[in-house]
Amino acid sequence: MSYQPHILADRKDGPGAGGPGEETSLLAKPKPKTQRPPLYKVLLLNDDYTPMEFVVHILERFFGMNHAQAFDIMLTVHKKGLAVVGVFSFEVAETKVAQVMDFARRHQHPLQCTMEKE
Ligand code: TYC
Repeated sequence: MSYQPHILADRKDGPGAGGPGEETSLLAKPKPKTQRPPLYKVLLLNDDYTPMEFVVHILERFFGMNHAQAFDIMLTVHKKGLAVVGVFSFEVAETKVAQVMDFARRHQHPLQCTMEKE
């Protein structure tokens, strides 16, 4: 059979024609059922031994903060016991936690980093 584009193009009952199941009313607009993926907070915990400069370095290196931001967040953790240092998808948060924990362990500091669902 030969290709006849006008047959499809001229259809009055195809997608977008507003037939059964296709709501076109402005008053009863169907809600798109999309779901945003959950986000995870990455938390840095205070301890009595990890040097302040080391924590500042971690925040610059793994969380893209400038020195002033990093120093600020480090002081918040130091004073309050913990702080959120970023919010990410599950996979990115997991990677950040692993990078921080590994870097701290390799430098023999007891720094703790965890994540929790937002
Ligand atoms: N409390 C540490 C000190 O006085 C500094 C510190 C800050 C440690 C933040 C961990 O997540 C931390 N040397």
